[in-house]
Amino acid sequence: PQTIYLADYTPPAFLVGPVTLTFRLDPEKTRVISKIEFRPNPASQSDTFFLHGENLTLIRAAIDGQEVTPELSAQGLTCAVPDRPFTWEAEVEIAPAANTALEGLYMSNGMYCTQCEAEGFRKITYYPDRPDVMAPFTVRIEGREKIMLSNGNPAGRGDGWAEWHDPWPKPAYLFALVAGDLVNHPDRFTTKSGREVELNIWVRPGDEDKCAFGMEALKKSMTWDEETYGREYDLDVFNIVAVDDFNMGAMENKGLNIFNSSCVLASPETSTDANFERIEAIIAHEYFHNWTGNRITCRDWFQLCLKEGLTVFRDAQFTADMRSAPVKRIEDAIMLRGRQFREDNGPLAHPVRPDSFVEINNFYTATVYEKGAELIGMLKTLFGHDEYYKALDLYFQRHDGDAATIEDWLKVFEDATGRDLTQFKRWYEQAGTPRLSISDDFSNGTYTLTFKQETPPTPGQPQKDPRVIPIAVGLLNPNGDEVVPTTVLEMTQAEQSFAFDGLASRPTPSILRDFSAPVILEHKTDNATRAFLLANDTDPFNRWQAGRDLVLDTLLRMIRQGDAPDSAYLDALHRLIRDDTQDPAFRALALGLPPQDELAQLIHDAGAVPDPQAIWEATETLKQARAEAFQDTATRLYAQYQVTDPYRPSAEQAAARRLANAALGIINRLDGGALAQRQFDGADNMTQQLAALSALISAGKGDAAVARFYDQWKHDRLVIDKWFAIQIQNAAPQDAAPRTKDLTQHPDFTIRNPNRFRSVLGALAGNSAGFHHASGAGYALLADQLVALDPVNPQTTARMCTAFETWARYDATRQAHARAALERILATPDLSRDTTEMVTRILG
Ligand code: B3K
Ligand code: ZN
Repeated sequence: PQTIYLADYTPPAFLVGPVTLTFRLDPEKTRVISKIEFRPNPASQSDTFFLHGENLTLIRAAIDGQEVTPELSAQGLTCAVPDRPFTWEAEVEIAPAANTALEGLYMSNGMYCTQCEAEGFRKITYYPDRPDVMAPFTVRIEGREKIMLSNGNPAGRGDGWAEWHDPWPKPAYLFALVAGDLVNHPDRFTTKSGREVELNIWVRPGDEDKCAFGMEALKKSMTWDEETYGREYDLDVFNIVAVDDFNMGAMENKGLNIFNSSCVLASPETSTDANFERIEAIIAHEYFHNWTGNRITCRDWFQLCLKEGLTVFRDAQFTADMRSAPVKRIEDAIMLRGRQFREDNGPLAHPVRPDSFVEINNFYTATVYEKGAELIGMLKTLFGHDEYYKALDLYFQRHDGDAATIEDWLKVFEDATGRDLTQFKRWYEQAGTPRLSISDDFSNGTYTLTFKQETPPTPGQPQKDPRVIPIAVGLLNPNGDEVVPTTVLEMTQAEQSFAFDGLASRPTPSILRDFSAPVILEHKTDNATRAFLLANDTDPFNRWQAGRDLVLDTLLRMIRQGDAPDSAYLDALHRLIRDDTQDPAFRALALGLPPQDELAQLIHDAGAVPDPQAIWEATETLKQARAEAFQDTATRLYAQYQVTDPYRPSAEQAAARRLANAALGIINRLDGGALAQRQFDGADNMTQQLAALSALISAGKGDAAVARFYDQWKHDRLVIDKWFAIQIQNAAPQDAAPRTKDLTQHPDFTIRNPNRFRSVLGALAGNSAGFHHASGAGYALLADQLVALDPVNPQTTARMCTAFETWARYDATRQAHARAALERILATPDLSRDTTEMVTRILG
């Protein structure tokens, strides 16, 4: 397969004027007729007329009405064209029903839908399928479907046809078409300048009652973007469609967002509090793309973080404003460490702006998205609120209608603030997570903090340069009072000291407040200091971090030295959870344990070989010790935090349920599942029902509840996804692969539906000790399934390969099993380019 390089970018040879598309829908033979105005691009040296096109049957092509015979290849066509503007016409045939890859035009439960990002439009018709080619589209759909939608505003409809016009020039990856027997949940929104917008969420009949929450989230997002960024919506309609078969969460097509049904449909009976929060965030994310992504798009796919990092940052701001800012920040840090730090540490590490790829779909990663968002957060921290929004205003003003680059983005900040961002740009260009070590000194009233930064080598990048790191610091005196409030230190050198004068006594530092940079802090401090910070820090993030440092220290000593659970940790945590002045969500978070995969990484970083089984056992032992120590408190918390009001998916209620369910998890280890059974029997919402089911399975008392749950929900595929996953997530290490294997034999298992595949095989990959079991059964089973999935759906196959990205951390036996599994995948005849690239990189 061919590697594409950022350095090879050249402007398009031809620019595109209005595009007119006609679709004659048919599951086996859909006709796509295109009429496109082309003109030579004065900025290009080339006069080669090339249009992308894959899996298309060309029926006819014409230039200015004259039939032509282009030269066809597997990637597209070339054709001799006049040296002046001309009209291109083509007629192709495609087969949506046979499209199982879910890219291009395909069918999901009898409904037509599209997914074009990144390069799916070329499976619909011949086109310069690159984001820097933008054009207004007019689309006519002919078919028998009740509802036929495309981008932009409706432009007429009649018996068997509908027309749409999108006035905003857009790249082809934002094209969308949906047709099917859909029903809508309608609403309206008036923008701040008075535009009346019709809003719809379109679903299959029967799902109408699951749209209200998503609609509220959409309206909140629209208001928030007006108030926070001054961004208004720019069409007369905004449509959202739910589809069951989708490779990712959702897609921001202009005026016609398409959602994985799991990311928009919600009801208290079928969705957990976490589902509600995620749905709200994804609706916001896709809506915010209308400005950061659609109005300003990316010049090429190397610039993906330009739209994704910024839009993730914006959706995180939104969630922080709608819910609890500290809780959101802590959850994001957990996610970043669990997924992005892991990526940065392994064979798939790549810069936030990569400089080469084989298959761009493999670069929709935690690094591009989540680390990309962290870089925006650092810019905001470095420059402050006012300068940040000044730069953003300039960005929207200067680049509206553009296909822009990271250089453009940074220039806007330089021009708005007068600062030089040459060094900051390294964050975009160099992969790897910086490690920050700290030493300190106190003399004559002056406290000095000295930081050293170092970024380990990553594939293709042996040498790293120092980054700009904003380090938010506060200082506490021995009484626990804050003597220096949060101050942002701007570190630019490999080693750098910062002094604080006029202190009466040696302070306790609180470093990297609010997780001010995506770095690993190597702070050798003692547990007494951690307990002090857990009790006294004014920064909620660092209070949580202090608790996390305590539990990591305990667990690592249990694993490495066979120590007993540390009583100082148990006491500090107990004090916190007993304290009813503390936010219940914060207490629930403090009760969370670090992911076992993260423990494995820490052990590996310290130069040892992690044993997933030993990590699992230590975690179990610690849970048991906590149960014995906290039993009475847990019983009280469980009763006290029962929600008696009718279910609402609010942050407040969710926090109470979260703490009560954490208490249930504690009690469950001592009462043999009795309380969990009561909760399961009485539950009237999915948050309660699923927490109880999980507890019952962990207690070894799950069989009846698992069967009942299935019976109750067998008609609801999103709930059945949960049913599959929870049995695997809660399986003991030796049972995880066999359980997964059984479930792949279940009549409801199918590799055709990505949600179902992920709920089964993704759950296995997430069960660290189960997936990495020494027998190799987890690796072999996943390999079997990936080999089966690849010809059906390469994108989801490639994505799931990341389960193997940590294989080189483990012992020789496990490594041999993993290598055999990976080599078996790679040896599969006709393996997709997507999966070939992933497995090759993972093998290193
Ligand atoms: N932009 C899409 C992701 C497309 C993924 C293509 N493989 C959704 C989002 O980030 O909002
Ligand atoms: Zn996005």
